[in-house]
Amino acid sequence: MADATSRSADPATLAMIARASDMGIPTVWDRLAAQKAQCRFGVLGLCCRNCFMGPCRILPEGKGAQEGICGARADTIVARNLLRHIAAGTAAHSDHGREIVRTLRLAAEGESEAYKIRSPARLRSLAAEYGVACDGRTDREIARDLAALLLGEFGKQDGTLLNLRRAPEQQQKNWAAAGALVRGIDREVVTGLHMTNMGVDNDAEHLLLAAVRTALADGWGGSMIATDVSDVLFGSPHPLRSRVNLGVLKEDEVNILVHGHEPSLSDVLVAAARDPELLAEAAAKGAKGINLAGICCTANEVLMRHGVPIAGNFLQQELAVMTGAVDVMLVDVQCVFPAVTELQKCFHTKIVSTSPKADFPDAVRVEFHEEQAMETARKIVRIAIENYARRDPAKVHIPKVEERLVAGFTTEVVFSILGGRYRPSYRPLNDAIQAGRIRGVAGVVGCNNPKFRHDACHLTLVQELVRNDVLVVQTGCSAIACGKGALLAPEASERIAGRGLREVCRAVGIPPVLHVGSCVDNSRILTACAQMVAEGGIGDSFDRLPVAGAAPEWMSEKAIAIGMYFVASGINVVIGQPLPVEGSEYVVELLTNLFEKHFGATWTFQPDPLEAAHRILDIIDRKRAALGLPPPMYETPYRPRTVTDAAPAGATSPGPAVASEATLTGSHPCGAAVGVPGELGNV
Ligand code: NFS
Ligand code: SF4
Repeated sequence: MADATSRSADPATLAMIARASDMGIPTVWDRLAAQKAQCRFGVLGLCCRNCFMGPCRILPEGKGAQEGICGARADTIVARNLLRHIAAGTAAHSDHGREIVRTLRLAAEGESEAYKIRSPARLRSLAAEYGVACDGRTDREIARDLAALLLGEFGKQDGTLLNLRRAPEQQQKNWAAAGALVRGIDREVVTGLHMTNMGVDNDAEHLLLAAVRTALADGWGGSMIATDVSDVLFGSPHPLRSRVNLGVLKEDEVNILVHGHEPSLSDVLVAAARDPELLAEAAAKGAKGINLAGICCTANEVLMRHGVPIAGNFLQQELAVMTGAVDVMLVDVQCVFPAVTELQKCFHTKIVSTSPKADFPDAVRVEFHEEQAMETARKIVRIAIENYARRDPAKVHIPKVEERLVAGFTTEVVFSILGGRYRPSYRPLNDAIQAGRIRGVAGVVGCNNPKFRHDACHLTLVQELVRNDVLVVQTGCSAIACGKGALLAPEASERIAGRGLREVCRAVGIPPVLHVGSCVDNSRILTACAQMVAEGGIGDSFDRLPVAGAAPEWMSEKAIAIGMYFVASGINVVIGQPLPVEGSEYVVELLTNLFEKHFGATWTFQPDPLEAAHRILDIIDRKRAALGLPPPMYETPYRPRTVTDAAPAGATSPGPAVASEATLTGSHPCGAAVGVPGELGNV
């Protein structure tokens, strides 16, 4: 096995990797190694399987076929593939959003005891925004109309997405000029799939603008609706303390892990795990309690609203089962390894699959329907209690590693924290940015990817930003990584923040890194930017704000959709491994120079997290200068590079720094083994 420390920066993960190796159980890192060279056509986006005259692949260096059987060339194939990825990512977030709105409708109709309107204030502010009548009406009446209106946004046939109005005027103008105004959410996904069907759209630029429209349907549509309605139904988050990492699992309690993305069932499970009757049943089996914890974004949802601790991020899902202490791992949709069910053969853990959309062979099936939410939750808790009795203490191995964190920040909460209860406002944030005490704001988000040293890119990038007085907002597995690295701890600013940011954090009592939720909650970053623009003084459109986004360890199609809606909204995005577009110089050119022209922002591919941090600082400083703002108030002391900065696992070269410098030859920038063109061509 390769040196395990090159696999993760997290001590709990390293301990469990060593244990897996001792037990002879393969993990995601072993399966990556078993793949050997990964297909270079795929890496470059040059493989087309859109019809069955193919599959076809284009050789990038003029050494053979330059077109598919139908005559499609690299530009078309690369652009089509990107649009398909974005359609899939948008479909995932938006389908999640739709389910939450359907749950709101259920709550409005009073057909489920489990769901109530927990944030009537948010309900009414949303209703007012959309023109739903509130005066003299009950919450349920308002919720019914709001749910109907929002469900209409998914299947909308005429007009454009209502939430686009939340963006500054300049962004709306940019979208209109580029033909990127979103129509119905579902329509953009379907149209994207239609356009990429064999023999439909062949124009790379036209395909990319459709990709933009589809991504915007995610950010300003499906994801934003998911966030807003989750706040109405499950309660608007407020800052709270919790804990993170595998050490939150308990040896003497029933451990239930929620894993996936949708909060509907996990939210009810929080109540079920506190039910005195079920607690008594657990006690009868010798357990001291029922411990609920989470993995991935379902975890972020219940952390934000209930302070439920997080056991780990994406790459820790199988390691959690290998602690031998998880009695039930409940899975719904997205980011769940098929590999987890295999582990049931080695450990007593029961994987319980719940979503009508996601079945797992070998899992215990308890299909979840919102109408019977509490019954389902109680049933699952009982499965865990029964299974606790089957736990083999000899196999229990919980790394004693956990960190404290603060989470629960939202667009609205940041208002009141900064401005005080009586004058909620973004003014203090904008003032601090104008004065240079805060240099700018960066959203650092996204996944883990075993091609990179687990968590290391997130930690290095975020620490460098914070050290340079950049306030960081986070979601998803990136937030979990930084939680584990103690960057979300209440006192983190004293340890890691630059002087200016530290002064602000001290004054208002926040960490320098703010956890704003799950990946659909990236929409909170859009609405926060809209508030910053509305407050004035730091740019009247997104592309002028001193802000940027990053996803250093991304792996999911959802992450591509997120990056694209940020860029198309005028926010520059720096990602780790490149998008699978480098097979077409023209597409790379479009994603950089054309997008800069249309939207005022662009993509940068930079696998080295320290370099990525400096790209972001350059972006922020450029924006500050263009606004006539002074340079940062305090100089950040020089810090030499350390070995911990070398994040890409086994990388020998940092690879191309910017998309426009992308090269079509040589080793893959993230350091993963990449095959040579043609290697798999003779299969
Ligand atoms: Ni986002 Fe959240 Fe994590 Fe990546 Fe998966 S859990 S939706 S996709 S891996 S951050
Ligand atoms: Fe090949 Fe064209 Fe079919 Fe794609 S659409 S598989 S390039 S023939």
